[in-house]
This record gives sequence, C-alpha cells and structure tokens, in this order.
Amino acid sequence: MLRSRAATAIARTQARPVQGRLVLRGFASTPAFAEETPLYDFNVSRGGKMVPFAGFSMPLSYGDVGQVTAHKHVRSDAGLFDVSHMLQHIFSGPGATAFLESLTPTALSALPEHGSSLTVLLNDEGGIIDDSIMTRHPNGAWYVVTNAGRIDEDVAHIKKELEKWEKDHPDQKVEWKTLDGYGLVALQGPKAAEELQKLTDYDLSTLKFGQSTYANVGKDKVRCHIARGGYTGEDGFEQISIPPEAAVPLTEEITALPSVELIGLGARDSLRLEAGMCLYGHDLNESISPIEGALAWLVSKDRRTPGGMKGSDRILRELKEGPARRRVGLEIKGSPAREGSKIFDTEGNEIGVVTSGIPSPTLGTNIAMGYVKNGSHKKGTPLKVEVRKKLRDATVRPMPFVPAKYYK
Ligand SMILES: *[C@@H]1O[C@H](CO)[C@@H](O)[C@H](O)[C@H]1NC(C)=O
Ligand SMILES: *[C@@H]1O[C@H](CO)[C@@H](O)[C@H](O)[C@H]1NC(C)=O
Ligand SMILES: CC(=O)N[C@H]1CO[C@H](CO)[C@@H](O)[C@@H]1O
Repeated sequence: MLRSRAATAIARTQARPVQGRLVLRGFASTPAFAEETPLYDFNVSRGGKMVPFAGFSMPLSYGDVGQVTAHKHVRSDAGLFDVSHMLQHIFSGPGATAFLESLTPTALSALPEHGSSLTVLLNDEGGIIDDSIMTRHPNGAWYVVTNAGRIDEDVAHIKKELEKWEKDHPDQKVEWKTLDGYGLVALQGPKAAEELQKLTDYDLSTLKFGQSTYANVGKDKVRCHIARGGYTGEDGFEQISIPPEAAVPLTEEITALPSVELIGLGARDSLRLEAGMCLYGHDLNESISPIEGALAWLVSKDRRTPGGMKGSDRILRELKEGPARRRVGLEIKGSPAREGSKIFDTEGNEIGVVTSGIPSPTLGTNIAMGYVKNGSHKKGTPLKVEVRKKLRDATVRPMPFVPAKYYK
C-alpha cells in the first residue's frame, strides 16, 4: 500500500510513543531518509544556495539574485519554485472520498471532478495537524499534497486512521500511495499562464482557479497533473506534478521560458505572507483550531453538526462564541516584527504573539501575522508590538495584505 517515502517516515517514527503506546510497528530497518529532492542537482547546478528546510536541502535563493528582486519578479513576471519536498499522495478506491472527508472539516464530496480545496487534517481536539490541498481526480481518486515538515506526523496519523477505517468500513476500501521521485514545481506570476501555454496544447484559459487537469507539457509531451492556484496570491499553477524521469528536463524547459526565473524559499515566504497564507509550524500548529486560525471557511456548513467532524465540540463552540485567540494581520510602524515578537494592547497587557513578520517588498511597510486575544482582533484595532525591546505602534489589518489576482 505504501511506497518508500511514506514507509521511511513510518520507520522513523516507529519507536515514537503516542499516548503511552507504540503505534507503528512492522518495519524492521530504518532506511536512510532521502533528503535531496529529485531536483537537487538541478538546483545546485543553477547556483541554488541550499539550506536545510524540513529535513530537506532546499534552495533559499539562486545565484546573486536578492530576495526582494526575486519577490518582485514573481509579482511582475513569473517565478518557478521547486516544492518537490512536499509529500504527494494518491488515495483511491470506493472509500477514498469518505475517508479523506473524515480527516478534514471540508465537504470534499461536494467538489466536482478536477476541483481542489485547501483543507486541514484535524486531530481529535480540533487542532490542525497539517494543511493540505486535496484534488478530486476522475474515478473517485484524490491527489493530496501535504507539507514536508509534517511527513512523520501526517503519515503516522493517516496510517492510524486508515487502520481504524478499514475495521469500521470493510466494504469501503481505500488505496493509499505516495508519489516518490515525482517532481513538484509551482509556477506563479501574472505571466505564468502565457508562458506555460507555450509548452502545452491544453487550452489553459479554460482552467480556472481551484481547478486541475492532466495535460501534456514540454517537447516530450510529459503527462502532468496541473492545478491552477497560488500560494503567492498571484495567478499561476501551484502544483505541476512531474513523473520522475521527466522531473529535471521539464523543469529546465519551464525555467528556459523568457519571463520565468527560478525563485527560492526566501522569496516564497515573503510572497505568501503578503498573500495572507499560513506557513505550518509558524502560523499554524496542533493546538490551533481552524476557527482560531481564521480558516472557518474551510469548515463546510454541512459539517457543522455535533460529531460532524473531528473536534466538533470545540469547533462548534468557537463558531458560536468566538475563539479565545485569533490569527490577524498586523502593520507595524518603525521596525519589522519577527516570529516570537510579543503583542500588547494599548494599556500594556500582553495579548498575543507574532508568528511571521517581514518588511513587505510590495508595500514598503512592515507586515506580520500573529495571534491576539478575542476582542483585540477587529480591523483597525491599535496595538503595540515589541521589536528589539521597544514597543512599536501596530494596527490590525485585513488579509491578504496584497490583493489576490487569481484567474476565476
Ligand atoms: C502554537 O502557536 C501558538 C501561537 O504562536 C503558540 O502560542 C503555541 O505555543 C503553539 N503551540 C504549540 C504546541 O506549538
Ligand atoms: C469574545 O468576545 C466577544 C465580545 O467581543 C464575547 O461576546 C465572547 O464571549 C468572547 N468569547 C470568548 C471565547 O472569550
Ligand atoms: C555548479 C554546481 O555546483 N554543480 C554541482 C551540481 O550538483 C552536482 C551533484 O550534486 C555536482 O556534481 C555539481 O558540481
């Protein structure tokens, strides 16, 4: 059922006690963990400055191009990101839709074929184990992408849930595999569609935000899963999933397109923060619910019933009464806040913490997101943020900071 990448994650976690017992057994050896993506050599040969990220060696930037220049290129032209470190899964079989739905608060069964949704994996307390994009393929199969930094936790969780599912639903089988060795790249920016169109016969003007397709791409007509959407807030294709043998040559072809530059993780982080998107492990963690995380829109109306999703007691209560803390956007005067900067109300009471912060390359102001106490979360609320031992004036701002330009 499981191919090697997930199996490796299981092996690494097999001795981890969860609630006082060993949950994962049956893998005798612990193979070395693959920490280079299929595009590692490609990245290095293009002058990638490789840094450790979520257990992988990933490009922070390329060549001498600074983060702000790379960031602006994505907003004006198009940028290509290697995101092959993320885990790609396929779930299929008669029980696939219902099983995945049981892990999330989202009405996945209402998605049309080729439709995708951002969603979250919930723990029993309604906390977020990971965020994920789930796409319905034809024949009831699902293409799912989860975060690299959460491979151990996600794989252990899915395995445990699947064992339970198979016991309770013997007639609703689920097949689960991970796409090992596949490349995954994101092409983002206002010129992404016109550039990618040069490499495919598929009419990309028919592919809207939140939709996916299989299309033949490049001179070798490689069949790729392509999903339109964007973590940067720009139009583009957040998921171009490339079979192993074509991962490097096709990435080279896309990179050779006139407006396309390779963009590293540094600019990816500033772009997603301007777009108001969360980075798991910073803006989301297992103690945070979708309501606290300002992701209530992922909790579908027909799931909002007692027992209608994992952690429904807490999630329904927070929907009704408001959560105790809430993720907000902030604009900060004077100096950029960073993760961990404390947030105060104007009376000097500590009311929260910054989870991500940058000087915004697009806006020229200091932007951040963080969690504040219920009551201090409204747009325009004046607050204070401690940056380098000084309290700076801050204001709660709506997100995204930079308006999204999706192709709808
Ligand atoms: C989750 O994030 C919140 C906000 O940053 C933080 O206060 C809390 O300690 C984090 N919890 C865990 C388990 O990491
Ligand atoms: C949140 O604040 C509102 C008023 O702004 C209040 O009615 C509600 O009870 C509060 N909820 C919690 C959980 O503190
Ligand atoms: C320019 C550069 O650093 N190229 C390297 C790319 O990666 C391969 C294998 O990792 C090296 O052999 C090259 O020297």
